[in-house]
Amino acid sequence: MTVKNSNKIAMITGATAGIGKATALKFAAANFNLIITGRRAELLDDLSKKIIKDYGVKVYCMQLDVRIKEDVEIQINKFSEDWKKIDVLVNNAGLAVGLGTIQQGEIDDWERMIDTNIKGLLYVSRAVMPIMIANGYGHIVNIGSIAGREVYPNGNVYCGTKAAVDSITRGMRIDLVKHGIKVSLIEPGAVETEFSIVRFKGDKERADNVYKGFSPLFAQDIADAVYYVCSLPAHVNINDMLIVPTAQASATIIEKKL
Ligand code: NDP
Ligand code: 8X3
Repeated sequence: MTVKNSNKIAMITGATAGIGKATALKFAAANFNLIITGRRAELLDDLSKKIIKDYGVKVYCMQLDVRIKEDVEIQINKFSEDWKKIDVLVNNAGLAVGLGTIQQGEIDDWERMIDTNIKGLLYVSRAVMPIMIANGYGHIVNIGSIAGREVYPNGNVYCGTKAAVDSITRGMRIDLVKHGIKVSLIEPGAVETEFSIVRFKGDKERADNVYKGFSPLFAQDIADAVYYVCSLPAHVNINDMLIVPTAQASATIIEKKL
């Protein structure tokens, strides 16, 4: 598939739901061609069809589990020269699994979070950064969390993965500054997506309770922020942006009217 030169390209990991999907739609509306990734191929296909129909941009669907290092490398290295002209990479794929003490923790849950949120982000970045360096331009936006700034009870490992995303983002910025490539971190507070359903392993009632009694952020709010950060003049970079619902004063203090 040939990409029109006039369109910029944004690659978004975890675009099948929530923040990633909203970000894909936001960039498509701004006339970006898109590389969208996620494990659920059918959802990628549905999103791709909607974007092509509504916005007329090109979409490259990449069914990808970011935890599988070899697959990340193979799939990104086979981009055509046109698709290698990546302007924006949004490292969004991520999840929390479980909420509990370390002493009673499910080690499989920890591994899913560490492998996705930290190692997956690194694998994708490792494959895309040389492409951006060769191009001489690019912008990487990592999706961290308020949980990377503040550890809350039972959040331990998830909070640790997001603190790691913060540190890795700072490291990337140091590595890439000489190449003129921007690196930003967006740290959302409570956003109502599939996040809590995944965290509570399909327990929808428990997930819904997280967002009861206040107005959480919508995925679209974060997508708008990602797009804003990416639409600033070449000489301006936003390093870090913490975005919370008005009712959220900290990771643990949410004013609920129940
Ligand atoms: P969702 O569960 O709605 O979306 C998560 C996305 O990540 C899905 O598209 C999912 O796709 C993808 N994903 C998960 N695991 C993998 C994997 N191994 N390989 C590839 N893709 C994967 O949650 P959100 O949109 O809320 O989460 C997006 C990001 O925002 C995460 O990094 C999360 O930690 C962060 N965040 C969320 C907050 C919230 O309150 N919702 C607050 C702060 C940060 P698929 O299942 O198809 O693979
Ligand atoms: C998601 C927000 O507070 O549930 O990162 O960790 S929180």
